[in-house]
Amino acid sequence: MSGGSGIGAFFKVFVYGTLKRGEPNHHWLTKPENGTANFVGEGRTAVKYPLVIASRYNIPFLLDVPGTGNNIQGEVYEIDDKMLSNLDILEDYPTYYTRRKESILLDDREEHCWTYFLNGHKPSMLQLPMMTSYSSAGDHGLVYMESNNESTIDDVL
Ligand code: PCA
Repeated sequence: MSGGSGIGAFFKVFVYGTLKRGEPNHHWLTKPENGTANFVGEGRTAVKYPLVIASRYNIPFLLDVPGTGNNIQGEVYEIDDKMLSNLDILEDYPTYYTRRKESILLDDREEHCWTYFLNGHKPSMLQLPMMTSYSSAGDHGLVYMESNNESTIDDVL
């Protein structure tokens, strides 16, 4: 089934951070109780964006500043409406994150995928190193820390 409306609808989502394979929140996408997610392929954003690591928990943030930064590498998944609702909970949408459809370039085609962006940011975040591809275990040494605290990202807004 495909399409964007009605019961049983499927959606494409582009993940660039902790939801990728091998990253600390990937289990959200594989947990059956959260809904379904099928890996489609690797892709990159057609538009450049800043991808930085910030907050005291070393969270990766995609900032809504088109044209600044890099074409971001990530993964495309086809998910059901239940999984989309659960990702919205994880990303605290719409309070802390917004999501919108972005053009993602895969090997042989373009897909329009839901992508989460931070809602607003301190100007100083644009001074941070801008990545192309996120990994919690990267050379930056800023390992992601889990937190259920509601004020997790207050220090970046
Ligand atoms: N996980 C989401 C958005 C930010 C994050 O940590 C992702 O991987 O796309």
